Amino acid sequence: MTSAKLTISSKNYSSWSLRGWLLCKMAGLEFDEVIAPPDEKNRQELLLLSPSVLVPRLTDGDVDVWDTLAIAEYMHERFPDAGLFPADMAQRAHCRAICGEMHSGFQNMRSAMPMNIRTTYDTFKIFTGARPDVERVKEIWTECLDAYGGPWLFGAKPTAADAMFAPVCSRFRTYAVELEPKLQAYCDMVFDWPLMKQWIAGAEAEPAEIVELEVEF
Ligand SMILES: N[C@@H](CCC(=O)N[C@@H](CS)C(=O)NCC(=O)O)C(=O)O
Repeated sequence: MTSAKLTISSKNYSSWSLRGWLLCKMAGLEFDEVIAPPDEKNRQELLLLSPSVLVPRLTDGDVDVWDTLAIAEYMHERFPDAGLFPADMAQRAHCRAICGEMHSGFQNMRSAMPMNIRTTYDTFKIFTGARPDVERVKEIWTECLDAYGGPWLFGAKPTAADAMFAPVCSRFRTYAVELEPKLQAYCDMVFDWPLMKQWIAGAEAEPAEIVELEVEF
């Protein structure tokens, strides 16, 4: 069987690529990264391989999976012992609910505060429309950390939920969002996660600032 391939784009800007990549790494899948460079002509051709014309897109043997939530579920079925979703059914349902909420919601936060790992602002005035999204993220994290005891959202080990919210930790850092200590500790831990460090090193190594990507991505 040829090795799996994950098509992603910019490590600095592409929040969905980060989520898909974390999920595959957490599951223990061995895969090659195929980078669709955002500033090159062949990008569209690479993206056309994905029926949605979006990344991430996973090819694992004969199986093609596009859409990040589908990748999370596929990885969970393929590597059931990796703990991508909690073992307890009620916790698993909660985990799926917040992953789904991240996947389908928070549009204002996503457009007003695009992921940009390399950049940090000392202060940043958050667009009024995005503030309820930021507050809702804080509420989700607080509920999880209180219910399951941290340090990850569902307890001792990272789950799909931490992968889904990892780009939000980056956004909060970039746009200087004030957090209470418990939530700040969560974000700091996510940034110290060896997988995140590996991704961030890739983001740092990317060549140029791509102004057109500093929008929802
Ligand atoms: N709902 C999709 C969203 C994927 C998405 O929006 N990906 C962005 C990159 S972060 C993308 O491919 N944008 C189009 C492009 O790069 O041309 C998913 O869950 O995977």
